[in-house]
Amino acid sequence: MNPVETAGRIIADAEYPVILTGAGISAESGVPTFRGKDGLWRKYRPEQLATPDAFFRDPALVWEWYDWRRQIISRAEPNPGHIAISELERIKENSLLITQNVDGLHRKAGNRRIIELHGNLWRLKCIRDGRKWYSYEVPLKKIPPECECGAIARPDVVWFGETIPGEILRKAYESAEKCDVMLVVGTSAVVQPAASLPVIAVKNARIIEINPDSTPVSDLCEVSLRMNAGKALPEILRVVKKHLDIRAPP
Ligand code: BV8
Repeated sequence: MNPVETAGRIIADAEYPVILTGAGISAESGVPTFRGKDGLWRKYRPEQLATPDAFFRDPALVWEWYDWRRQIISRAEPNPGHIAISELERIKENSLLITQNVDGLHRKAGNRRIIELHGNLWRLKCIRDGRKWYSYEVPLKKIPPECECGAIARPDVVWFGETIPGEILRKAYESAEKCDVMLVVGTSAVVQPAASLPVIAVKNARIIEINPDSTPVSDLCEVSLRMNAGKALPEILRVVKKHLDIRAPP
């Protein structure tokens, strides 16, 4: 049986499938990945900018990077990979999506059961009073943007060296322990603690990976699809529907 057919049948028969995504799921929407060739901005690497030290040293520089990303993402549309994952949420009612991405494209594609492990770059947080609000202003009129209290705001994302909010991380660990299938899509699996989720899941779950390249978790996978997510996921979804005898709406 071909690996897409195998993956589709495993997902169709799953009771608690979890989907873990990384920057690769948004690559075909034109959003630069972190470690790909386009992962550079000016002369910086993300790990140099996505840190509290970088922000408090030069908030305007870090905000220029986020404003640049927000402008790219504001023009990006969910691709067939995002769409297939949102359809899967409707077909598999116990499924859950855990994403490392901060671009909001899964929600834009229709997913609602989402754990945003690393936050969301459309949400701002006041560095003084912690107030949070969504701003879709692109480009930002004022850099750095300010809270009503007059203090500057930061992107409400988890930077390197910051801990993921406890309740979010607990839910992610719990889902990884409970799932019987984990579909790992478009992540280089180097960032912790997200990269530990497939290692936790493999104790009870069957792991499927969709990534043109191999990763540190590839050895855990029962099925590895060396494909782009935008091609693999719609094909897998077709197998799931066929296997569950779900007909297209009349
Ligand atoms: C923490 C938000 C406690 C900001 C991000 C243990 C060991 C080693 C290091 C650590 C460790 N514990 C903690 C660390 C340090 C650090 C870390 O993991 N560093 C790495 C670099 C080694 N982790 C942390 O700091 C975390 N905090 O653990 O707190 C603590 C604190 C201090 C000290 C110790 C412990 C917080 C990490 C969160 C960082 N924030 N994002 C923002 O986005 O602006 S992470 C950032 O990387 C993004 O969220 C991104 O999603 C994520 C992971 O990258 P990927 O998504 O995998 O993207 P990448 O470009 O790497 O790969 C893309 C993949 O897609 C590739 O494989 C490619 O082949 C594939 N692909 C490409 N095209 C396609 C495709 N796949 C399918 N289809 C395609 N078309």
